[in-house]
Order: sequence, then C-alpha cells, then structure tokens
Amino acid sequence: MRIIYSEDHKLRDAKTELHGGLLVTPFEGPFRAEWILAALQERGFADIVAPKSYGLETALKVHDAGYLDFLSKAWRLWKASGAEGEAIATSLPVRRSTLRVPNDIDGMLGYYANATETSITDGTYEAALAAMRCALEGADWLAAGNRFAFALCRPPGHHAGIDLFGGYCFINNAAAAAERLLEHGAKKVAILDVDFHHGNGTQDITYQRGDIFFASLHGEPADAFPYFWGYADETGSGPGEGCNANYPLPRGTAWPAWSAALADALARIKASGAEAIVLSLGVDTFERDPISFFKLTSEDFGRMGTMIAGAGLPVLTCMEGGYGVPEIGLNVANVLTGLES
Ligand code: OKP
Ligand code: ZN
Repeated sequence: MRIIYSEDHKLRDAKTELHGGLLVTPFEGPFRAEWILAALQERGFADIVAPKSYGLETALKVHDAGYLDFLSKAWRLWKASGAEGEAIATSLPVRRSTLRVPNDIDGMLGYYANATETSITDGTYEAALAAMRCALEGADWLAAGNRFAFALCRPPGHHAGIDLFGGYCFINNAAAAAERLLEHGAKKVAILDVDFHHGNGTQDITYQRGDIFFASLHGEPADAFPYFWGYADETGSGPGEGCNANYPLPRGTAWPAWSAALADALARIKASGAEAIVLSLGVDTFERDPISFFKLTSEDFGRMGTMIAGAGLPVLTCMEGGYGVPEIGLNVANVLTGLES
C-alpha cells in the first residue's frame, strides 16, 4: 500500500487547547504522525511518498471561499490585533443570533468555529493544506487503478464543515479526496467514518449531495463530542436524502456491537453503488484512548481492516483521530495490514 506523508504537518504545533477550563497541551500534536509513521515503517510499509503541491481547486468544491480565505489569514489578523496567546474563538453565533461575518478577527473566529477547544496558530493553515494534499495524492493513486492508499493526514479533517473549523480540524481531507475521485470520473463514492467522534464536518459537506454516501460510527451525541450532530435520524436532504447513515453507539461499545454496525454500514455502502471508499480512520475507538469511550482492542483494528476490504472496493484511508497512547501506531498498522490481507 502506498503511504502519503508530508513533513509539513509539523507546522501545526499548537501549545494550547481549552480543556477542562484550562489551556493544556493539545491532545492533537505532531507526535501522533511521528508515532504512526514509525509503526508503519516497523511493519514493513516502505512505499512512502510526499504529496504534490495541489492548489485549492478541489478544496473550493467542498469549502466556502470566504472560509478558506479566513483560514489563510486568521493568524496574521490575530497577531495584528495585539493578542498574546493562540487564536481561540470565544463568541459564537447561536440560537436567534444573526449570521453576518464580522470584520474583527475575534468575531470572525467565532463565526467560523463549531467548537472552541481548537486554537489557530502560525503554520496551522500550511499544515492543513499539507494534510489535504496527502489525501488528494491518495485519491490520484486510486484513480490510477490502485486498490489501496493511506494518507497520513495531520491535522485531521472530519470535523471541518463547509465553513467551519473545530475539533482539531480545519480542511476536510476526506471530503476533498472524495471530490477528487469524482473529478477523476467516479459517479458515486462513499466516505466511511470510523473515528470515535461523529464526522459532523463531512456530514455538513455531503448532506445535500447524492454523489457521496456518508456513513459514520461514533459515540452517541448525547454523550460525546460533537454533541449536536450524529443522530440516526439525520439521513440527508434534497438530492442527498437517504445518502447519510449515522450509527450512534453507547459508552463501552466493544467489537461485537461495533462490528455489527460496521457490517450494516458496509452493506449500505455497497447498495449505494459507491465505486470507492474513503475511510476516515480514527483509532480513538481504542480501549485506552484518553478522550473516548469505546473498547476496541489492537486485534480488533486488524479485523476492521479485513472487514472493510471485504466490501471489494478500492479504499483510500485518511488519518483522523487517535490520541495519547503509543498503541495508535500499532492500531493504524493493524488496520492497513487487515485491509491488504
Ligand atoms: C477530534 B477527532 C476534550 C474534548 C474533546 C474535541 C475532540 C475532537 C476530536 N476536552 N473535544 O474526531 O478525533
Ligand atoms: Zn475522534
């Protein structure tokens, strides 16, 4: 399997995340990609390439132009405003508020945020672009006739919506990859999101579209971030009606119930006529993940890969979450080995 990795992920090295009322070292840091890359090399994956310098053409089909412009200049405006720390949104539009884009950077941050734990820093936009490029390179690899690729995207992307950042995400790598596969001539593609957290950004982008089937397995929203998306009755709208499948699962979910949901999601994907799967892979479903509540074991990640490959479709895996424990590398390697088995 081809691995696509960019050193530029290191350009995002935020120092602060708003967590538990404190500004702590972010759960999502450069160590994650380094640990995962090391584990893949140890497993024998040797075809590791850097992505080409793709522009914004594909991103502009899944994100709002004003939003991408905001991401490109947010840090500069924040510094120019005299702020001392990292850029964190504090005032967000909510029920009964207006939805006009403020001129002031503090207001602009809130307008474009869907959560406030995530700071924007010097280099965040550049790292997010690099992650997107890994995903696009992976899509091109599949379009060239290959069955598997792994885009080691960092920062992750599945919480990034049409014009929203948050949940450690800025540009939706998986959605950009799906769009790229459509550019290459696919009529329908699926995004399968197995990260512990609901892929609310991906759902936002695909909700009204009939050409991307989106399925997500995640902690039930009443108990887990992102809280306001991910219920089973969110099924898509307009041309996308019936193209969105959410599998909210309770605290403590382990392989038997989790894999039953995966089997259903894969059957729905096959029935949708999708020609390829973009896999949003979070390994934060692991039993010892620090911020999640599922109970998958390292062996289960191998089974997951095997099951997904059983759908018989090309699979582009894009890295999403998975935190804190050294096993994140092992668990990713197990998924990729399972896919190829
Ligand atoms: C990103 B991905 C910690 C709460 C967590 C954000 C979680 C983002 C997860 N105080 N809030 O889906 O793994
Ligand atoms: Zn997650």
